Amino acid sequence: MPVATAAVNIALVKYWGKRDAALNLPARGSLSLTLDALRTWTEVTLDPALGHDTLILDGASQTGKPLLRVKAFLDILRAQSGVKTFARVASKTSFPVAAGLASSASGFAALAVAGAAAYELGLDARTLSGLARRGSGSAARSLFGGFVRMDAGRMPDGSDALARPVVGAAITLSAAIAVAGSGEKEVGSTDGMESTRESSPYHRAWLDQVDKDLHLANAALRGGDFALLARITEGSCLAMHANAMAARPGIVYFKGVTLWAIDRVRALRKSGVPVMFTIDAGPHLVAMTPPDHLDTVAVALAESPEVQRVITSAAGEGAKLIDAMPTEVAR
Ligand code: 2P0
Repeated sequence: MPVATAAVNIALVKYWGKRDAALNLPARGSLSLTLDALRTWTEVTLDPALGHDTLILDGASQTGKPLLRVKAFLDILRAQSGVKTFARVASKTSFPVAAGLASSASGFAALAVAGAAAYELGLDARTLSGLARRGSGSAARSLFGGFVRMDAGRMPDGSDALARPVVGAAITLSAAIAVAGSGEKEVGSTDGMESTRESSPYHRAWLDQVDKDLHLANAALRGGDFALLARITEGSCLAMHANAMAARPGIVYFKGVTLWAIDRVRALRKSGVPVMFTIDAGPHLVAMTPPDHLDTVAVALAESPEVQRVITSAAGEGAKLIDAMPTEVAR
């Protein structure tokens, strides 16, 4: 019974929009940092006695959308392997699922690794990233550790839409996440992206900017230019949100405390702390800073009573097979 673990990742240059919704192909590339502390562990057990797939998430048996998404993913593994057996999937997470903390990234990366092993597909990490992408676009990046580049690719079948590690980065970042609510988000990323693509008057401009941002962010990482990386990262985040806000109806992921946290990060930077922010499809701000400054940044973000907690994380490794499920997961 293969067990895999994968960490979430946070995009510095963001993905928002698909070129093919059925194959889950991103319209543009993206660049991320894998975060060690937010993690999923998944065990996949093939069982000939099962009449359908089952999913247990943090001890609770799942039905509806979460199960359907996992089942659709397992169907791909069955089609590729020719093995028709259904599977029991058990997952544990170190953080709340579906609250805008990128749970689908670690979830589908872990499922791709454990599932491919269970169905004996024998795939390398790069090919597994393409497989994980079928489950969730951001999951492709969690196959690798540190800074990761996802390519949009050009092939209609998506065979070149894969992730790869960034080599030669001269900047090391840790993250402090200001958790700003525990509820599920109102608009999921998949729906949010589609409605933005269909209705935002800014979508074309957003797409045109991404390649430029990827180029500059890569140069900043390799040249150790923190100020440039901060400029591109915050610019990509705010442009993504501006684009989503311009959809009709507009999609607003920020809460009041998100804007407070943006100000706080910028004030810290003005005072000499090297720190930058990004925000995914949710209200939580993620501050990124060299490990030496992580405590200072975490303490500053905790100043607001509306920040429920601050999760800190070092950069993490890519998804991998492990011996067994952990018995207890600290949250
Ligand atoms: C990203 N996000 O690059 C962007 C920025 C959220 C904001 O990719 O539809 O869960 O499953 O591919 O990957 C989150 O969207 O969406 C995401 P699907 P996914 O990280």
